[in-house]
Amino acid sequence: MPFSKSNWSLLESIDSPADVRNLNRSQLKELSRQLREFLLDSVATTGGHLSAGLGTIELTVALHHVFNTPYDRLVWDVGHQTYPHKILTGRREQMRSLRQKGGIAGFPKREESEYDTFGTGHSSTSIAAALGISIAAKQNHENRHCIAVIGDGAMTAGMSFEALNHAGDSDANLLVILNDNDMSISPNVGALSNHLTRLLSGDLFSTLREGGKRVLENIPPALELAKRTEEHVKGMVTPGTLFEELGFNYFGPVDGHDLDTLIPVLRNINQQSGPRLLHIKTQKGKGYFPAEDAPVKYHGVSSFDLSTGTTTSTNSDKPPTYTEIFSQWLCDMAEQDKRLVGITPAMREGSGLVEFSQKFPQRYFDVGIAEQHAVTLAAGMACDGLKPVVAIYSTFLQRAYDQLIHDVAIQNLSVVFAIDRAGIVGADGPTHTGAYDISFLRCIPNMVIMTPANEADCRGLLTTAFLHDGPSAVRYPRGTATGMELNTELKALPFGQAEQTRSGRKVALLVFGTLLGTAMEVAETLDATVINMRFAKPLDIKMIEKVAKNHDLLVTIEDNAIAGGAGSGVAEHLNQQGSTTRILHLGFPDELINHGQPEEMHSDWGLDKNGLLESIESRIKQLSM
Ligand SMILES: Cc1ncc(C[n+]2csc(CCOP(=O)(O)OP(=O)(O)O)c2C)c(N)n1
Repeated sequence: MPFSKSNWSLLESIDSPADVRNLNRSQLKELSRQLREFLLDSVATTGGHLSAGLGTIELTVALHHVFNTPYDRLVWDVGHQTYPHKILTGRREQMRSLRQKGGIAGFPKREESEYDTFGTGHSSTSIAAALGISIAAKQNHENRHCIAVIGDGAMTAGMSFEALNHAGDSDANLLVILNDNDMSISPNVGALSNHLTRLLSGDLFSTLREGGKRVLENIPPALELAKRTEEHVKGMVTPGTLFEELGFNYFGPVDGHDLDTLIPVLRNINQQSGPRLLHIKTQKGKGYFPAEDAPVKYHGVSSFDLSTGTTTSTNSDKPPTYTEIFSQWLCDMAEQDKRLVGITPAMREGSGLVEFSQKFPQRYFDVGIAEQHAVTLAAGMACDGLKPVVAIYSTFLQRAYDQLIHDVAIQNLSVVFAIDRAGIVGADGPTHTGAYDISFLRCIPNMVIMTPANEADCRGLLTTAFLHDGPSAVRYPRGTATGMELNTELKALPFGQAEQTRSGRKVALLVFGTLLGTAMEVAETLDATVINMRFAKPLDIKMIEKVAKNHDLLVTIEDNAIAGGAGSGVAEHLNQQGSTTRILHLGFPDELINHGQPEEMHSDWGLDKNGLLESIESRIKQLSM
């Protein structure tokens, strides 16, 4: 479909959902058309999440038309599909600033709008949150509707089932809308996904209709009327689904792009109370051919040319990303060691497992959005001779914290955690920042934490981790590596050892991770010693004690929270030894890291060359060194 901008006058007349409620059906259809075009035009300029929002245009219009938002509470799961919601809830003009520093966020944020009922970014929280909100409403004698909108991908997580299990056994006035498009980021996986597909398959659909007719043939007219009425309310005859068994009144499946169906069904359901689930069928990327054709590619995009669908930024002559370095290492190590298995909680593309999944399909496990399960599954595999590598973003590992401790570390099992997106992630903001992993891993006994400074380190330390007997984590950031020549061997780096990369006087910079390059530049100005620490745990104590003796000031540098981070480990050790060497900790302060461009964020947080230099020089001055 060639894209041509047309007029958006109807959309431009919508300042809030109250305006949407005043429109008739044909105006709502026109609004949907304009909203889709505006969304496309906007994301093509700013970049961001695209396919999911294109799939929820009609749903968003219908929800704001039928329900009395914000009094009625709308909770979006993940929140990456909320751009149409943002556009209709008074943020149309701000879409140009989406995900940029100072601009609006790419996810719902309570402080941004009263229509953003619950902040998200991580998946599968919507049912629990909406249930909580509906319980609060009841206690406060408020007669509001509470609606959770959740994708079939997000529905695969344990949290969703926990909430369904609770809600289904309550009288909560809760509507769950299951937005089923067969896709997570990549095609959805698992038994639930198969169940939904079967439910929607042509065969089952027609069997149900036929079965329904046959039942109706033999029943008395009154009952038939009752049946038909129920059928009408429910949209169609439904099988005794999983959700009915869980205590929900199930409606659907209905076409989530057809306002003529969606609006009456929502109105009908709206009249009822108790836990209800409406199953809608949508298409990810709907209405934009390139995205319909390649919804994975258009899940999240940088700015692109609307007429061709091609992204405007070219990657061709850039160094490889750390994700690519990991991806290559994984395939190389899998070639060499048949025990290696790779696990991802629904992040095949983002975590660099595409090639591995193609080359080693029997050893590849996409477990759905189920981080807790991914970690315990790995623990089980490690019990009986496999060597699992869990590829996971720093931020999503947070969800599997008990599993890390209880299932992996306490049993000292050999699981490798390949932690991507450590440190600043940029446009996704605080829900996705990888600022805490060193802190939350460091206090767990048996856990080894490695912080490669460049791609050679990354490859070497992944091998060290793989050969280590016990749990280990290698953390690396989003984005490109240094572009250095890489050895294709699988050679481990010495366990627990740091490396001195520069000798200087008075000041020693102890660097954990990829800020090493910047630290080396700073060291030139200061004539400082630089240590590539490589291990946040165990620390290279010998090296730390040596530099503490020979220098007046130690500076620890990491792209992690200062609280509990690797630098804290250095201070803890030296304090225990009675050392009086002064230490300055540089990293993230106790604040949320909001969205923006990674480079400007490093500078904002004082982790670029000037920032590091400024902090160190002011400490030197303070100490009159
Ligand atoms: C806990 C968690 N794990 C992983 C992700 C990454 N993630 C973002 S969207 C998404 C897929 C969601 O699929 P679905 O819920 O079906 O929504 P759709 O994009 O298909 O509309 C994933 C895996 C996340 N946001 N949160």
